[in-house]
Amino acid sequence: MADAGGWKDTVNIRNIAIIAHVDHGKTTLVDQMLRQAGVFRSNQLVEERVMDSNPLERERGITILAKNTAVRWHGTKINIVDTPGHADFGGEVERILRMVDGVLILVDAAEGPMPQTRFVTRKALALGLTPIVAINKIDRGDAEPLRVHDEVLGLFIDLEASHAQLDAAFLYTSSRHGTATPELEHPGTDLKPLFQAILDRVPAPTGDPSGPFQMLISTLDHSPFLGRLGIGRVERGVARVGEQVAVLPLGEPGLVEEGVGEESRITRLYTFDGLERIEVQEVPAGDICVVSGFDGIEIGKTLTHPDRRERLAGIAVEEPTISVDVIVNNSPFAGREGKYVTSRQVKDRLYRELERNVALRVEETDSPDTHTVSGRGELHLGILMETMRREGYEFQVSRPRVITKVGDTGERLEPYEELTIDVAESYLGAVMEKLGPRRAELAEMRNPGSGLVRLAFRIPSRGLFGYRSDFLTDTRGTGTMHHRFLDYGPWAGPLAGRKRGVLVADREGAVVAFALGNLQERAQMFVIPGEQVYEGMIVGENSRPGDMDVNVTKEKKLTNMRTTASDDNIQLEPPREITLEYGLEYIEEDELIEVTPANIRLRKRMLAAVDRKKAARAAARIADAS
Ligand SMILES: Nc1nc2c(ncn2[C@@H]2O[C@H](COP(=O)(O)OP(=O)(O)OP(=O)(O)O)[C@@H](O)[C@H]2O)c(=O)[nH]1
Ligand SMILES: [Mg+2]
Repeated sequence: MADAGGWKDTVNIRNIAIIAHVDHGKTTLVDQMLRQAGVFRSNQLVEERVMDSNPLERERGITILAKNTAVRWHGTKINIVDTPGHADFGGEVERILRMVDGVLILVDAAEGPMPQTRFVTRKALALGLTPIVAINKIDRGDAEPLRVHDEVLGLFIDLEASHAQLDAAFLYTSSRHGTATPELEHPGTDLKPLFQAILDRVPAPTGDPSGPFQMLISTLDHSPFLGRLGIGRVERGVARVGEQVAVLPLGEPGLVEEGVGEESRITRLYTFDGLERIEVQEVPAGDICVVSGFDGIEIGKTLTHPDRRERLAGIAVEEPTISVDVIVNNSPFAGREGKYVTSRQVKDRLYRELERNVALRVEETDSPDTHTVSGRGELHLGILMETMRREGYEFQVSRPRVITKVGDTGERLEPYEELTIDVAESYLGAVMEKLGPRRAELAEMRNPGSGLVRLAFRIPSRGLFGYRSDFLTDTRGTGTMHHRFLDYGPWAGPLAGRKRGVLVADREGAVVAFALGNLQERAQMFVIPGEQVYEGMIVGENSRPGDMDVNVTKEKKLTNMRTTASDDNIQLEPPREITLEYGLEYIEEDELIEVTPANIRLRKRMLAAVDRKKAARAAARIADAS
């Protein structure tokens, strides 16, 4: 075997990341690339979107974690990183861009560039990466690939792309059909043009395999047997199993003093190959690998040869923008459905999450039963909670609140988001009417002429809480909305909360159909007959403002005379399904979400109706006095 000084047979490598707005077809394209590069046996049955391998990803049809794979094409190894498109995970995308030399930017041929397209494209261009643009889903009936091509060029100019970047290869693709073509007149038949563009356009990694070892950790993984794993590209030299390596603490790039940083041995090395990780003895500069043997590695840390401790520029980790309180379950049903219920268990689990989930923060509060958990958005926090509940945890969650900051002159600042909405013209009025009081400012309105209007707003994050369900109602489920964090701006003052009140169960018991039948005329119910409820649990939404205590366990009075048959045969409206994210957007300050492996329940913080009445009277007195 050659030593580091004489490394000769460097494989031909290309490293690319696939980036796009959510749902523009990244993972579907990776399926086709794997297939056409011969990763699967011809008769092998493979699930759709095979890279979306964790259960929550499969269930929701979205990518949550960036993942590596690799294919071979004409003797070149192409490392591919599939990334999540949802804005809450934008920081993850930003980090993995450090291990690639090129990006494949996918843009839906009907939707065009979206806020997340802009965000990831800006990051990629600023890092000097070589872009290849795929105008994707050209098979869609409403595709307008030429318009979208122009829009992407406009975006590049806007983002001050270099001349070389502006000269990017543009391909028209269908992830679903596995085709790519540089010219619309000549429909594609396979992905050859894409593979060829990657080989021709994306530069091979430039790291020198004969220099002293150096590698940046771009992302982390965890194995039950090996513990913490670091993933990144070897920047220089060769990574070898058994060799001593220094893990440098985070800091300024450049040489660090002798002795700074812990030393440890590389215990295992893996490279990517199709859906597998292949255990190897060494990895030369340019290739992407997984290393184990270091408990203290973190994203952004540099691993180096102990004799040449040269730190690489770190990776900025994004700040959280919203917080919730995670509280031990103290509902009357606590402990019935979960395995892990105690404050200690919940706390340990939350702290364990910090190891991998770098944009997350966990803080203690005055109460040992409550921890404040902060993240990048409702989906980011919702995914963690959903994962915990599947693992058997039980806990309660408060209404999210935004994380404010203090500005240069001492003023209060809050997070603002960019909100993009696509609606039919006929719903425009309803949308504008709701967004005004939420302090949304219209930034752009475009009417491409197909009856659909695209609106872009700047809105305080707080203004979005609870908006999605209004939006879906107001557009009869036909509109689409996306939002992503923009920046911090002036505190927007008080914002109106939920318009409608809730129905609150006034006693414990099993829900009875008869009771629901009577209530559903003035309410939308959240529960079904047979479900157990407790006093203070929220069982429905009032069609008017103001909360109402109701008895959902009320049986029909038995009389001697049979009433009409229709009474025995109540037609119930389907209940509103309460998901975790729905709950996060829905509840008010005096309410909580109770999360257990079996159920998501909404409740009042104060369970007893008498206590709530007293508190309301006291609040009214204070309001009168001021
Ligand atoms: N018509 C059409 N639909 C496609 C195409 N590619 C993907 N889709 C569909 O678009 C949806 C999203 O596809 P994904 O591959 O999961 O998109 P993604 O970009 O990986 O999404 P995230 O990872 O969540 O950001 C799925 O329903 C796909 O079937 C395409 O070329 N044409
Ligand atoms: Mg995906």
